[in-house]
Amino acid sequence: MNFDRKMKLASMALLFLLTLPVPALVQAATFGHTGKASQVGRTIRITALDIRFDKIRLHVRAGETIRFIVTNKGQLTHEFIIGDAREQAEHEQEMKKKAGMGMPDEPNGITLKPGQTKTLIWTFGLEGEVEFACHVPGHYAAGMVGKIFVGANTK
Ligand SMILES: [Cu+2]
Repeated sequence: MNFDRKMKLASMALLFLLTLPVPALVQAATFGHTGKASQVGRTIRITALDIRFDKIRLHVRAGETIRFIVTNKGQLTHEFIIGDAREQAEHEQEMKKKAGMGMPDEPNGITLKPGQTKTLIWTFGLEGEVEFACHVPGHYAAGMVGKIFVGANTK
């Protein structure tokens, strides 16, 4: 194989690598991932009401694992979805398409019928701002969203 051909192959390989969805992976890692029960350091209880959460600001540390116990004390179905602004926007669109059919529980979110209590264990990623929100149509716009400030890991 001559030098020119090697260079051509190398640049093709590089182009292929550039097409891999690396930004999506990085994005997903920044706001965290499902946590393990054995790593839970703290429990935070949240109540969903019509149409808001009882808490609107939470403070956690990067890498901290929290057990969220969410109770729906409203008359309507509500969600508790953890994600950065982009994740929340995507989920809002998905829910609009489904016209309020309700989503199955996902790693980063749960759906609660009136009276239901569910647990979600989440390990936060990098420092920054994350949101918890409900995307039953109209609820996010009505303010059913809270901020989670992820601070430096000082442990
Ligand atoms: Cu809601």
